[in-house]
Amino acid sequence: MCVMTDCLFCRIVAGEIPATVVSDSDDVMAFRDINPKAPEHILVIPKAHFDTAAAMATVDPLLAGKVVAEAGAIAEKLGFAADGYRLMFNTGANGGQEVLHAHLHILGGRPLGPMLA
Ligand code: IU
Repeated sequence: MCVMTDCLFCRIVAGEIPATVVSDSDDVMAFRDINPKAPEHILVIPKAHFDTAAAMATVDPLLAGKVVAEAGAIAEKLGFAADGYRLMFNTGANGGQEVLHAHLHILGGRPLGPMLA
């Protein structure tokens, strides 16, 4: 599954670093961001290691779809889907990606305004 022992999110998948897990399946996991930028801030990740969302989607488009679908399911389950939310894959240095393991941010629970505000 996830083999990058120096990767923070691989270590969360392996249970070596604690996280507040929101959902967990064979190939996708979601947990609360430790530094939330909104009342609801959850990260959805593939358990397998991919540096970026694009790399994941290129190699395994079904998995990429599962990550996005899980984000929607979580928003429904936690009750903020109807009010709307933001999904965001930061990629690379200019994209503000700090953890080099593909992760989908779910931000919700408050009005987020225009994306580039
Ligand atoms: P970014 O897209 O790579 O910038 O997002 C990484 C996120 O991972 C960031 O919002 C951190 O707060 C979050 N995070 C976490 O949830 N748990 C951790 O142990 C660490 C970072 I380190």
